[in-house]
Amino acid sequence: MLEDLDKLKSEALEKLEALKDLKELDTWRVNYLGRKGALTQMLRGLSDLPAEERKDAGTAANKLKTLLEETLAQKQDDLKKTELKKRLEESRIDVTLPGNPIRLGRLHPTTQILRETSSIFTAMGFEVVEGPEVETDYYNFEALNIPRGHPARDMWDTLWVDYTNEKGERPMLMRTHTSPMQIRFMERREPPIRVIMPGKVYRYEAIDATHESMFYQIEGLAVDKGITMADLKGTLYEFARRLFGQDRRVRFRCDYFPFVEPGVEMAIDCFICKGKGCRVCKDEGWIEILGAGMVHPDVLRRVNCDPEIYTGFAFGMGLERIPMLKYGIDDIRLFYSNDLRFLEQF
Ligand code: 2NM
Repeated sequence: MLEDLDKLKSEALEKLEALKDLKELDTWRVNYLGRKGALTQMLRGLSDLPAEERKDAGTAANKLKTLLEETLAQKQDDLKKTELKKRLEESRIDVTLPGNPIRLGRLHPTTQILRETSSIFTAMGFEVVEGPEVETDYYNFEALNIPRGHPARDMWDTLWVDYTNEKGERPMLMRTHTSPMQIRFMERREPPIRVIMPGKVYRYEAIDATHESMFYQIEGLAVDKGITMADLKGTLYEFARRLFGQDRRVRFRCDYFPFVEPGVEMAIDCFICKGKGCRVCKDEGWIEILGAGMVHPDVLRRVNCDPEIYTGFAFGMGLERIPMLKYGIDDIRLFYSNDLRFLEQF
């Protein structure tokens, strides 16, 4: 019996030593220490032994049982540790690896120029106001000295809308400039007024590289006692220098807009060639960037503002033209056709 126990001991320990994972360990336990296991059988067999052998064999068998149980627990512990270490190693994060790049969105070039121009004017004391894009004939044309049949209506080929607004006004149209909001604003507010109105405007156009049916405008208005052409020139000169560079020069020439008198256009010396002549300024040295003028007395009268007391200047410009000039973009259609190859460049 003692010999058998010895054999069992070396066999069991050898097998245990060789085991590689926790599942095998359980099989081993059943084989040796389970209810029908080899050692358990031997312990049961003790009672068949002659009494003089029984005591020593019993002691030895119980010692072996303890030994196997302890070695098993030790092995189990070892295997658990090894497996944990393996799992940790497999899931280890190499923080020095380059990360996955995050695709950053960016501001649309129009949004950028809108913010830039707005902040230049707010810094000069103008407030920013927005207005409706669907307008009435009165605000878009009549109030601005453009009655039906006036030849200037040809300057704003209009998109008409089959729609009646909440006040029952018809016909409605898509505003062709942001000026109608200037009229609404003057109706509501007493001078002094310093306001800019950025927003979308619409034209019924044959679309090509320089014409879109929707684009952005920013218009400005200042009404107060004693406002003169000098205020217009000074304000717009400062604007041009803040947007296009402190060394900019400006040129004013006569122009016609029905709602101002006198009317002017403002040009800056070409910021690409500094006036020498290039592709952007078409060898002129000057780039026209906005229209302006002193608000027509009839326009002021219509909003109950006495032109004998108050005067004002107003200006307006297309916004897309500025990034087009700045970055040499030669097709306005690129702005609103959602081509990422274009948009990702800004
Ligand atoms: C321009 C050019 C010149 C303008 C005038 C007015 C108003 F409502 F005060 F009469 N708003 N905008 C104006 C004047 C707009 O855009 C080229």
